[in-house]
Amino acid sequence: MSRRGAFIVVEGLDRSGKTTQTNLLCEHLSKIGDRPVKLIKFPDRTTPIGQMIDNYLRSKSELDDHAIHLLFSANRWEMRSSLLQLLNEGITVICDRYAFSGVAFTFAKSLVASAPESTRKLTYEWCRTPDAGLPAPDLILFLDISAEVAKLRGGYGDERYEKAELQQRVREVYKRIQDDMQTSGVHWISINASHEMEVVKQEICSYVKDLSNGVNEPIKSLWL
Ligand code: 2DT
Repeated sequence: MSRRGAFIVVEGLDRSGKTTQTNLLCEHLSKIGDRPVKLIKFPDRTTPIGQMIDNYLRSKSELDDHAIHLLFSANRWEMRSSLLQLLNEGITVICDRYAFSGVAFTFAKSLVASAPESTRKLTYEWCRTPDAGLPAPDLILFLDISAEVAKLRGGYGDERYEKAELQQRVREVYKRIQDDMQTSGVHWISINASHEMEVVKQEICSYVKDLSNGVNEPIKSLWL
C-alpha cells in the first residue's frame, strides 16, 4: 500500500515568522518530496464557526473564554474528515497552528492577573479535553522567540491576543506543552526563531527530510 501523507504542524508566537516559514516549508517539501503538499491553517476563518472566531479576534464580538475555546476546537473538528482524507490520499499536510495553540492561548489567559474569575479557574486539563481524538501530527515545529525580540520586530498588531503580557504567558504554556509532548514520545522540535530567516529555514528543512515521501505508520490521535 502506498504511504500516507505526513502531517506537520507549525506552532509559534506572534512575530516568530510562522507564516513566512510555513510557506517556505511548503515550497521546500514540494521540491524534495514525491507527492503534493497542502498548506492549511487554524483558525480557518472561512467557515461559519471560523467567522465567529474572526469576529471575536477582531473585537467585533464578545464571547466567554470557555465558549471561544470550544469554537476554536470545533473549527478543527469540522475539518477532521477532510484532513484525514488528504493524508490518506498521500498528500503532505503542513498546518499553521493546531490544538497546541488552543491550549497555549486559553490556558495563558487564565494566568493573566486581570482575567475574570471564571477564566482564572480554567484548568490545563480542561483546555486539552475538547481536542482529544483529533488526528495527531507526525512532527510539531515550534518557532520560539522571546518577548524582547518580538518587540524589536515591530510590536504586535491589532488583534485581541497581540499583547505583550499574554504573549509571555503563551510562551510559558507552550513550554509546558512541549514537556508533556516529549514525555509522551511526540516529535516536538523547538526552533530558535530569532535568527535570520534563511538560518531558521535551513534548520526547519533539516527536520522534515524523512517525512517528505510520506509515512508508513497509521495516523495517531491527540493526546497520545
Ligand atoms: P493567527 O494570527 O495565526 O490567525 O491566529 N488561537 C488559535 C487560539 O487562541 N486558539 C486556537 O485554537 C488557535 C488555532 C492564536 C489567531 C489567534 O488565534 C489564537 C492567535
